[in-house]
Amino acid sequence: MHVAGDGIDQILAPRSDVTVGDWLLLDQSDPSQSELLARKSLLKRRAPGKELQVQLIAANIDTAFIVSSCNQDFNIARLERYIALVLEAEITPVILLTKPDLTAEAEGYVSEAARISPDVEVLSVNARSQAPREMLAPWCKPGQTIGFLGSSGVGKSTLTNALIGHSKIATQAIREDDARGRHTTTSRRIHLLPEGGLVMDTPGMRELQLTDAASGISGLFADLEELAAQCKFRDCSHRAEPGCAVRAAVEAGVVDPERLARWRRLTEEEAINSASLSTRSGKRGPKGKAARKALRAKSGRRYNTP
Ligand SMILES: Nc1nc2c(ncn2[C@@H]2O[C@H](COP(=O)(O)OP(=O)(O)O)[C@@H](O)[C@H]2O)c(=O)[nH]1
Ligand SMILES: [Mg+2]
Ligand SMILES: [Zn+2]
Repeated sequence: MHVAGDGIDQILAPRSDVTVGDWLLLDQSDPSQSELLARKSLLKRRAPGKELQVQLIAANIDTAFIVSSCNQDFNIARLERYIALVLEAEITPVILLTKPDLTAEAEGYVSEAARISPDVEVLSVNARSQAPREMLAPWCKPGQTIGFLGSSGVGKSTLTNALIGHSKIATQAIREDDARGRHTTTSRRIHLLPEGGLVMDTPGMRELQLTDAASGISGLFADLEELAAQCKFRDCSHRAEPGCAVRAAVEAGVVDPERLARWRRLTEEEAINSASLSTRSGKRGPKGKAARKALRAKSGRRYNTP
């Protein structure tokens, strides 16, 4: 792993407990003993494949831009998955839709994304233009770290290049047939912005399995959780039980049945992953509290983006 700092620029042996964005108190005499400093935030997921392991994605991000494009990549369930991951870490999520220049339907994508949560801001920008720098400036202040998350090919490296002001990172044309990108960004790096902030490009994650993300999910689906608290049975699955407040809301047209299905899928998957992961800490905070607080704190603050 690469460490950089004031007068420091060196390669250390990788450590499984350290990820991109981490701060170390470097021990020059024995670098392997460098102290890992407390993190402001940590993004992690269940490692892809059969192994039951947690994979660290990035540390100390303040704002995570969940990047998707105005094309076949756009998927509400996947965006929700990323938002839950980000909220779990008490990071502010912002949805960023790229490639509005390649479609006449950009507005439709933006309004669909805006329906995910009234508390999650949605932006749309042509990553290849001059616009990202000015548009993202409110989040790129000194001391602030932003990160780009999303599938391959959506423009994360292009956005990073736009912010750092030159083409430091290779980007690659996506395959036209399915809008999928190739994995050009293989390592995760952090870059210092001219304005003083930090930006992290991340490789596309083909499979994002949530683990220990119950409060992130609760934060995003707080309205459904509140309804569920009114169900007759505490363990109501909201399928066929009598006295189900959630189903009643669906029947009254207040809750979108597809959103209910996505919430259920995410909750069930998260519970399975969290229960089976050997690294599970065993303790969980009050459900949803932290994530809800993160959303509330955020919604009071309005960013003046163009
Ligand atoms: N027209 C257009 N092309 C874009 C936009 N964003 C990304 N691209 C192109 O999409 C391809 C994939 O971008 P890249 O940054 O490598 O995606 P990454 O895998 O998310 O890092 C490249 O050819 C980019 O030039 C956009 O907003 N508009
Ligand atoms: Mg990339
Ligand atoms: Zn119910």
